[in-house]
Amino acid sequence: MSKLLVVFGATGQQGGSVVEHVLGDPELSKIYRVRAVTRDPTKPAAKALQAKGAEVVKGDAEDPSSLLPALKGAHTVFVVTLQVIPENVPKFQEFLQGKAMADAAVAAGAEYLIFSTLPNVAAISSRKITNVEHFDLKAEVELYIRSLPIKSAFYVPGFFMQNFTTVFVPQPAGDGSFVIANAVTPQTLLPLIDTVADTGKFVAAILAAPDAFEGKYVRSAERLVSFEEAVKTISQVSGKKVQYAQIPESTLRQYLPPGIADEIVAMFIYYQDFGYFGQKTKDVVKEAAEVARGKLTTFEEFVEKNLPKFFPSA
Ligand SMILES: *C1O[C@H](CO)[C@@H](O)[C@H](O)[C@H]1NC(C)=O
Repeated sequence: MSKLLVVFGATGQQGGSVVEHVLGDPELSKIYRVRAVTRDPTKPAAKALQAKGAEVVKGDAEDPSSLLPALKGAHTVFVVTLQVIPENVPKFQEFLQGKAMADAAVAAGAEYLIFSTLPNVAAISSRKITNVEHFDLKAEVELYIRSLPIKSAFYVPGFFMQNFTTVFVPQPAGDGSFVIANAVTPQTLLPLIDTVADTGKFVAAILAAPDAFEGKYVRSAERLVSFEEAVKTISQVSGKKVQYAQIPESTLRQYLPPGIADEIVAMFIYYQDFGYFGQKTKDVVKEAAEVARGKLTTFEEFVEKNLPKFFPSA
């Protein structure tokens, strides 16, 4: 009998990637059957997962009574929390989401929990940077999970390539060229990952050898790319002129959603001053690609595949 893998956030970037990868992996699809948990099973993304062979059920981390039924019979559970963006909602809500899903996994008798965590910025920066809540609260959930009576492993995503098609999409400069602006030096390094295409390849490594990964981190990145190199790649692939501009923190804040502006600025300063995965970022990124099951998407391939999203107004 196959094991039941329950995936939270199944219509999101990370959960969706895990579901698709497991369903499409000849070996893993024999070991695991997949239950996709989503807040809205009627939406097209949920229907699409169903069509590919996943069981789709309703579940919401903000509604604890929905969690136990969604986890019934679970063997392995993938948990991802949602960053709190609105200004009027306490950031701590993200910790409570993670705790609710983890507690429910234990209560349902699941054997193994895979949590999508992030580096603890406050700890790595020796408390010089203490407001990158969507990193630190995930690290807090991770610590909590490590204290629970369940086996666990931790996926640590790199910087999403998708961020260059959303908040940091190239902006028209007015003269036919484009600019990506941030408050850090052009040499600041980002461990890039195509989170939609490749999250599943890393989580699959854990699913294929859960005992080997128990208690461990699986960090994801295709390679380290600086802002300088990123704009060069976008220019080369698109044939458009795209430049990087280092702007004051106060200016960057004005372009970001108010609820997360301070946090995002602090996050980039952290990447610049401490390294995304801390001091050992370079070594960690070299090892990361070797763990993945399958070839990873390079930034060049990502730009080619998503070109219209980089230049929506062109
Ligand atoms: C982009 O990627 C990461 C993963 O590191 C995420 O946590 C971050 O806040 C994202 N968004 C922006 C706008 O940079």
